Amino acid sequence: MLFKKIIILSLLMCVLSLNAQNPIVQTYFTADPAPMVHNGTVYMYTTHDEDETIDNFFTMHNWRCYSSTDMVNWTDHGVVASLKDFKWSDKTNGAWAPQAIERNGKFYLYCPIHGDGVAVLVADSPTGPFVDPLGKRLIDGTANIWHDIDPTVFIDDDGQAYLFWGNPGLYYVKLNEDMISYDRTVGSNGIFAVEMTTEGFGEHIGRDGNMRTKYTEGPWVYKRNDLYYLVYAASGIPEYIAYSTAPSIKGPWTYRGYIMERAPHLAFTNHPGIIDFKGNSYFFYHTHELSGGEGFKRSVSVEQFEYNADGSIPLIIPSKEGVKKSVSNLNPFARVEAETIAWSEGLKTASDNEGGIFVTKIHNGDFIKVRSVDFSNGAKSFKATIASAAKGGKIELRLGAPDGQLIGTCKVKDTKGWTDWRTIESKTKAVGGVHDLYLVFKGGEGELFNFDWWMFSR
Ligand code: FUB
Repeated sequence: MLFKKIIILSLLMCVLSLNAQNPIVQTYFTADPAPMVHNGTVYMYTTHDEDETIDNFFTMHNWRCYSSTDMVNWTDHGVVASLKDFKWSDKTNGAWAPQAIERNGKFYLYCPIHGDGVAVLVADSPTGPFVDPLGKRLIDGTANIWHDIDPTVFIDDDGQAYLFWGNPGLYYVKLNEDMISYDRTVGSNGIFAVEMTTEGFGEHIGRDGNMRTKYTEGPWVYKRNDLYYLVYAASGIPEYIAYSTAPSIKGPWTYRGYIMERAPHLAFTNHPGIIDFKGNSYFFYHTHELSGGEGFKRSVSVEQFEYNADGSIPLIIPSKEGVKKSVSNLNPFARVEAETIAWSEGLKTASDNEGGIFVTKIHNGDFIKVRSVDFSNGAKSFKATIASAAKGGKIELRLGAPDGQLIGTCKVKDTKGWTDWRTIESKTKAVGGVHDLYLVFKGGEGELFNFDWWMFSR
């Protein structure tokens, strides 16, 4: 009886891990997701919790970017900005929650530097390179610079852009059209403080026993069907996610309730990001699941949801399954970056001298899962670009599971250098239809090879 129970439990664990989509990045610890939709692609900017935490606190030096066209496979664009981009700041830690937006073909990344305020970077492409156009912080003259975190940016239908931010207060400025300055003739030298009423932001009894509002940090501002939404981390530590709505960006805000409550795998912080993409709505947040409960090592997750008919947001359950259905299939007959991943185990990504991203730290048994791969019309061979200064190994191509049907094996040899790339090719079984593809790495001891891209041929 016990034996039977153990088998059922192991099968269940196996099915759960096969279906796990959250957290959506497994190669690094990522937090504070800021998704941006641009030209049919979702670009997700994240903070980056280092693998080694210093002084048992947030250890965050740079910002990363990932993109997806199907909401299940995410391509890693590596570190797109870092504290080093701000020459005027001497902070070596504190690359906190950013947000990006496009205007007139330029991409603006609003970056809070913990203790040095809110700054901005600009680029010609969503993945950079980003440069500092100001040589100083963007927002100045605030009451307490340590409170100037978590910027969220929004352009209204009339073209007026707003930047909100703050913990524990909530502030905003009216950005000028250049997106790197603001109207200083309004508010208090340009800055407006949002009135924090319990009608607007709910009631919360703090640890000191005093009544305050639920608003804590991490604002995310947007507009939908003429209603303005302000979603935020709420109720102190540990954080819930709540939201308020208003008929105008200036308020008055009305508290509308929680979007995400507590769950055992949620970190003591949480941080929202919301987008509509290809007809669906998605809620981004972070958990401490991947690190096994370490609140300074968080990971971004995503859930699909539907607004209620009256525009209200339902309570969203933080699941392991995440996004169930891809919005489109992946074409394996065009170059696919190896760092396009639905789920991976044991791997890291790195960038070469030209900034190209590749998959590294590949050991025996590690794997990449790529979801919804459309083999229609049949595949006959597989190409991969790899490099190795060790003995190499092999890539097994399997369908549906890490030990699923083997459709091909690609042998990887020593190329005499970890970035001395070579493209290799091997035959595959004729396969058709749409499958989850597993690239399973096999070999001896130690690191096997690096992996840049792959594709199938018919
Ligand atoms: O990631 C550092 C800080 O923790 C963010 O700025 C907050 O929103 C919280 O997630």
